[in-house]
Amino acid sequence: MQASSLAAVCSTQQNAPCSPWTVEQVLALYEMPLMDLIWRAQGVHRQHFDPNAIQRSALLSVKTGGCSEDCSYCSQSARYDTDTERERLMPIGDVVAAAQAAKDKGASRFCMGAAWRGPKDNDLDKVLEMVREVKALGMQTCVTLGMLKEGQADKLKDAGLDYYNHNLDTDKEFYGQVIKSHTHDDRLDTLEQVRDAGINVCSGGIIGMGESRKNRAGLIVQLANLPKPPESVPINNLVPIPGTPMAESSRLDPFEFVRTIAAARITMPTSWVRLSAGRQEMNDELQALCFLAGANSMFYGERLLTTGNPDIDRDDQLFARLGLKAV
Ligand code: SAM
Ligand code: DTB
Ligand code: SF4
Repeated sequence: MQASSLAAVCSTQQNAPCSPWTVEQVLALYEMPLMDLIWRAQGVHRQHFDPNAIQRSALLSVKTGGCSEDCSYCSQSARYDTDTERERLMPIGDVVAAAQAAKDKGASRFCMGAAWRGPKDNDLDKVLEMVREVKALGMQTCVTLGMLKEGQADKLKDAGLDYYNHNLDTDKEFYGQVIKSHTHDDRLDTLEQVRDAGINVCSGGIIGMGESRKNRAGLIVQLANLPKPPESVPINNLVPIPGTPMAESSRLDPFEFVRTIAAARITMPTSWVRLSAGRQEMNDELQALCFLAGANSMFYGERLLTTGNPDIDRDDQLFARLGLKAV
């Protein structure tokens, strides 16, 4: 569909927010010629952000593997035979040292991930201490701990947590083919608790899991139509993990990934859109196209949780070549 007819569907001006979004409207974005779509996304981006500034978060798995859940993309589920070794919760000193090292290299936010269905109260107490100490270094803090129980989000807020990451992962329709051990509504419930506690919401999804374009559009719509859109929206490209049910998934057309970034940017104009997992498999030109389509955040450092990420030298060179600045 051409941009002009899309604008008619939205009955709004070009680049104006169109909320609540429908799946048909977002599918119409996906169907635009790529150059028109990127042009529109970049226009929205420039209304709200410095187009040359990229936020950089470092990621650390503070508790790895042995997870009770069955997310069929994940290396850390105890149900699949993957190469990921199970590890206990890291000592706090090691976490703080990693955060300091990430800060020294130029990361502004430190995200700590734990392979839990959700935190037990005694584990949460240890994570609260991590949040306090990382915050004391002068970094923004983020954790991703799974589903939260009543009261846990308030404790995280009191400890000084800035962001909680919990992804919808995919739309409600496709969700049952990816995860059976907890529901899409469970995820929405945790996001509501995070929002109510006054913590910034980080929520996005994964593409390339065998979902349809309509499912991808559905995910974007569900994120954009939350009572308040997430402040941060990670878009992950599936990293196929040997031993998981998704090990043999075929790679999605990279331009479909770019279209998903653009759709997120247009529908969530003031959110930080994060170019997340899968960046190691992308060449520099594809990453530049993602930034042009409105991505303005990324993971910085050699590791994600259990898989690799581009090394810092490569990212620093990319920033220099593109004239990007880190924020
Ligand atoms: N257990 C917590 C949870 O599920 O919310 C936190 C960690 S979990 C690994 C965080 C997110 O990483 C998932 O929701 C998923 O979107 C993403 N992720 C995990 N494995 C991935 C993979 N192989 N490829 C792409 N994204 C992945
Ligand atoms: C998110 O959306 N992506 C990050 C972060 N939130 C926690 C995790 C990506 C994990 C990729 C696979 C791995 O390294 O295990
Ligand atoms: Fe567990 Fe999170 Fe992996 Fe699901 S995505 S298996 S909840 S660590």
